[in-house]
Amino acid sequence: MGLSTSDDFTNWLSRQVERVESAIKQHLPSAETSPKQLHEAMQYAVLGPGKRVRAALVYAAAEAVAVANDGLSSPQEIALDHAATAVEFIHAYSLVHDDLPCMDDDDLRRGQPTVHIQFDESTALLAGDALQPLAFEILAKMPIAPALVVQAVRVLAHNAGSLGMAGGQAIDCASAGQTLDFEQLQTMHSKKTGALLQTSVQLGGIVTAARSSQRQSLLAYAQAIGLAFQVADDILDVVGDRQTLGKTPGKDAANNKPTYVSILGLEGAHKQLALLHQQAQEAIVSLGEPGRRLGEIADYIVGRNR
Ligand code: GRG
Repeated sequence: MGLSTSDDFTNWLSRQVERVESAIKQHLPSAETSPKQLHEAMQYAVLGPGKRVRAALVYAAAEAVAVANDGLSSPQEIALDHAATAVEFIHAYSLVHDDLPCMDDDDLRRGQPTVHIQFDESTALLAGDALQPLAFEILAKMPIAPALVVQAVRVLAHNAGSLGMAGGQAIDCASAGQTLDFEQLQTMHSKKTGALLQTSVQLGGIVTAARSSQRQSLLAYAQAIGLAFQVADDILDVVGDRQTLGKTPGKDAANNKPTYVSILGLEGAHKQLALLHQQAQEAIVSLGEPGRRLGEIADYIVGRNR
């Protein structure tokens, strides 16, 4: 969608993708562990070619705080791998369940057959079910101060639950064929898509014991990019193609779902995206140079084509 990112950022992002995928492999039971089909499905769900935006946000938020606070200790580096893995597990579970016939009923995700197509519905349901507690187990094992571990668990639990992502999904399921106004759409997406992106940024701040002023900047940034991510998604659902997206475009219109494009029009959605992008960049000015990667992730989210 126009905004290009530098080679330096592309290389940085590739390193974060490699880093979290290596951590993910360490934390997932092998496909040889019984029950084999369940573990195979969990591997398939999580290790498909995702963009790893949530993991990158964990690392970038930590960098924004830690560079200013004398760098990261090795226990903090390990804890960040746990946090990045946990958010990718919750994200993967949400995609597996969202693709089920009782929800969005989709057959393509990350350019591959969805988990219930590749395996079967009960395996897909269970793979999602099993990824959720594993995410919390990994967070609970972060080698940092217990009070920070508790904060991290609480933030992820709250934002993945009925007042966050699952609640947003419930509003989304109920919205097919309904008219939502702009405020209702924002509320739905700040929960469904925004809550987990926000959590990713918050976890980076929690692991690095960010000061209150730093946490406020991170939160304002996260709220803006959480919504920007969804506006970009709604635009891509209209202008994107199946091969580049790796999922089925046009689903929102087909399911008669209200979106930023259906409410604001394509041009209005682009303007909304630019506004959120600006809000995200303004929110991190106070973090200075260490917040650079967060700024670049905002550019990436706004400019993405998949
Ligand atoms: C089932 C409780 C439950 C929640 C599902 C996140 C979600 C809620 C559904 C996904 C539907 C969807 C396509 C939402 C739009 C934004 C979004 C989360 C897109 C997918 O995230 P990406 O683009 O995916 O980061 P990758 O594959 O790159 O990880």
